[in-house]
Amino acid sequence: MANNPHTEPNSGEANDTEFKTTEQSKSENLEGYRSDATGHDLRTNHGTRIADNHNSLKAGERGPTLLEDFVFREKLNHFDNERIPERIVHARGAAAHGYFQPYDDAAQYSKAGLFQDSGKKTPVFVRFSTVQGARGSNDTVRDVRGFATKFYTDEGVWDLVGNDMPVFFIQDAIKFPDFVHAVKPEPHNEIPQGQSAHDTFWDFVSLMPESTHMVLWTMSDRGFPRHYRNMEGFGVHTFRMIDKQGKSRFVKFHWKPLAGTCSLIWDEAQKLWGRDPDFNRRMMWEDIENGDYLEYELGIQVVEEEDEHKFDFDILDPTKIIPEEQVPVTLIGKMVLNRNPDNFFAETEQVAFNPAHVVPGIDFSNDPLLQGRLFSYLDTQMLRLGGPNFHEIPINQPVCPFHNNQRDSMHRQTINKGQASYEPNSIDGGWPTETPPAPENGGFESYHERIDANKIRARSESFGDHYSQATLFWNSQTDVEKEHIIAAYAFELSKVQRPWIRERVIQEILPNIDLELARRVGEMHGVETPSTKPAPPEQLGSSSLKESPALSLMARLPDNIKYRKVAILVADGVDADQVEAAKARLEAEGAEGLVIAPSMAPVKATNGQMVVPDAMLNGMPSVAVDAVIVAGGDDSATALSRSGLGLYYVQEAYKHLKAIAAIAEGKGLLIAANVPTAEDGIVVGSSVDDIFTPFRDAMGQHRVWSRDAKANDMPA
Ligand code: HDE
Repeated sequence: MANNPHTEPNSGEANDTEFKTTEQSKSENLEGYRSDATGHDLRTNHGTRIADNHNSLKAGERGPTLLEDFVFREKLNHFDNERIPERIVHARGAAAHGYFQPYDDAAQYSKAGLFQDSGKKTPVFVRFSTVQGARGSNDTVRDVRGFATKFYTDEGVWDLVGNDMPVFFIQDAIKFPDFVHAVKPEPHNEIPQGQSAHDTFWDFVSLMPESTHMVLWTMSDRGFPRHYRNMEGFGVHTFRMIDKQGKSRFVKFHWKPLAGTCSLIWDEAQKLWGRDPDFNRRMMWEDIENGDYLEYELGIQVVEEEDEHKFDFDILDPTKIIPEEQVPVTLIGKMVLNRNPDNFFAETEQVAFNPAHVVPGIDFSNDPLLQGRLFSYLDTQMLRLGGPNFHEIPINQPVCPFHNNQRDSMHRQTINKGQASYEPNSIDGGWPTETPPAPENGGFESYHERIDANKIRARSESFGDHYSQATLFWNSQTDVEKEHIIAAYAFELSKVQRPWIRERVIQEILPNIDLELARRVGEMHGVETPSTKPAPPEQLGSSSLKESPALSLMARLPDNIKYRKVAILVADGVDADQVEAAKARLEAEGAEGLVIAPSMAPVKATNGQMVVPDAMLNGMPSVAVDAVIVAGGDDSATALSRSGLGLYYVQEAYKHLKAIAAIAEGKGLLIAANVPTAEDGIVVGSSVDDIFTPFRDAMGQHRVWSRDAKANDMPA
C-alpha cells in the first residue's frame, strides 16, 4: 500500500500544498490494492491453505455436512453477501480510466490546479450510465446517459457529474423522488425495464410542463447514442469558476467528443436489446483494449456576473440551455480515456460521485436542482456503500494526502495514530491544521455571494417559460431528426394504456412546442389537435433566437470512418483477394473489416485459400456493424442469397440506413434481397477500388439519410 495517502505518516512537517499528481498517480494509488492470484495457493480469507475445494466436510461420504467446515461456511457466507444495493438511478454503467490535460488559456478562468499547466495530466475515472434501468438492463434503451467524471487533482477530488443532455426534467430537487418514481418500472409489476414508454412517466411529465424541453431531447435520437465516444456531455447546471484574483464567473460545462456525435436508429437500438445488450460497454471496452481511445474536449460557456440577468431565461433554471449562438463554448482542455478498469465491482460499481466534491476554483450556483444534489449523493452512498467510510474504497480515494479528525464507523481501514482526534489540540502538535487564509494557502472558500432574501417556498417567476426552448430545439432539427421525434412520441404514447394521458400530451403539451409535431403525433393516435399555438404567458421568454444549429445531432457528424466496423459477407467460393483488399483499405482509414460467414468454419475461397471468419451471420448481425460489403465470387453470392440470414443481413442494413457495397457477383445478394442497387449509399462495382471511395463517403455521413423516408418499406 505504498501509495495510499492514508498510510503516509502525518509528520506534521509535510507541506500538503506541494503535492503534485501525475497521469499515473491514480493507477499507482490503486496498485497497493490490486491482487493477482497467479502462482499462489488457494487459501481462506484468513490465510489457511485449502487442500480440497470440491468436497465439503461430511459425516461419511454420503452423510450430512458438518457445521465445523469453516472452509465451506466462509466460502458460502461470503458468496451469500456478494451483492450491494444498486444505484437508485444510473444503476447500469460502464467506466474507464484516463487523463485530462488543460489548454493554455484554461488558467485564466479558474485557479483550480488542474487548469494551470498545459503540460500537466490529471488522472480521471469516467462512468457512463443509463438512468432508468436496473444494473442488468440493456445498453441501447431510449434514455438519458450519465457522463460522470472524477478528476483526481493535486487539491482533492473534483467530480463533474453530468449527463449527455444539457437540461433536466424538473426545476427543483424536491420533485426528484416524484420524477424517479414515475419513470422507473411501475411499482405493482415492475414493468417496463429501461423504458419511459409507460403510463406513470407520461402521466407525470404531462402534468409537469417544466419537463417538456427535456422530454423532447429524450425523444430525439440523442436517447440512444451509437457509442460513448459519439456523445456530448453537459454539467447541466450553471456553476461558478473562481480565478486567481478571486473573481467569480458563471459557467456551463460541456464535453465535446472529438469523434463527432451520432446515434443509432430506433429499430436498431431495440433489436440490439436482444442481439447485444452490452453494445455500448462492449464497444468502449474493445476500443480501449485496441488502443482506439475515447477523446473529448472540455468546454465552458462563460457568463460574467454582471450579465447574469441579460438572458430571456434564468441561468439558474436547469430546464434551460444557454444557446451556443448567444454564448460560444470556449474549449479549455482535452480528456482521453485509455485504460479499462481491472475489476468492475471494485471500480465501476463502487465509485461514488458527488457534485459536492469540488476543489478551490470551482463553486456552485443557486440552481435549486444543483442545491438538492449537493445533499443527495453523499446520502445515497451511506446505504449503497455501507456507511461513511466509502471514501476509503480505493477508487474513491483522492491521490493527494488527506487528514482530518473523522473517525471510526463500519469497515474503517485507516489506522489513525495519535491521541487527539479533535481540533484545536495541544497533544498532537495541533495537527492536522486549518489553512487560513484560504485563497493564499489553497483552502476551499465558498464564493462570498451576497444574499438578502426572505425564507420562502416558491418558484421564481423567471422559471415560468417551459416551452420557448423546446420550440427552439424543435426548430433546430433537420427534417430527418424531426421525423424521428414524431415517431418517438407516437411509439411511446402507443404504450400508454390510459387515453386521457395520451390526449393530455398530444393536445396540451405538444402544441406548445409545435403545431405540426402535435398534428402528426395526433394523427397517429386519432386525436384532434388545436390549430393555433397557445399563447405563452406574458412577460416571459420567447427568445429572438429561432434556431440553434448546435442543437442538431447532425451538426457534428463524424466526417471520417475511423473506429467504424464493416461486415464483409463471405461464403464458400468467395474471392479472397477482394476480402484482403477491402480489409486493407478499411484499415488504412482507421476502420475495421470483419469477415462474416454463415458459420465459424473457415471458408474455401476460389483461389483455394481458406478464409477464417471473425464471426457468423447471426453472431455479429447487421445491427452490430456500421456498414456492409458483400464480397464477390459466384458460389459465395449464391450461398448467401439462399440463406435467410444472408438476405436479412442486407435488408436490415438497408432499413437502418447503412452504406452497402457489393463487389462483382456480390450484387446478386442485393438483388435476391430486393435491396435497390441504384440508389444513394448503395455502391456496386467490379473491384474494391471501384466501390471504395463512394462507399467510404457514404459511411462518413454515418447513415444514408436520403433513404430515411422509405426505410420502413423494407420488411426486416
Ligand atoms: Fe443524479 N443521482 N440526481 N443527476 N446522477 C445519482 O447518486 C440526484 C441529476 C447523475 O455514475 C445518485 O451515487 C438528485 C442531474 C449521474 O455513479 C443520486 C437529482 C444530473 C449519476 C442522484 C439528480 C445527474 C447520478 C444515485 C435532482 C446531470 C450517476 C446513485 C436534484 C447533471 C453517477 C448515486 C455514477 C446518480 C440524485 C439529478 C447526473 C440518488 C436528487 C440534473 C451521471 O444521489
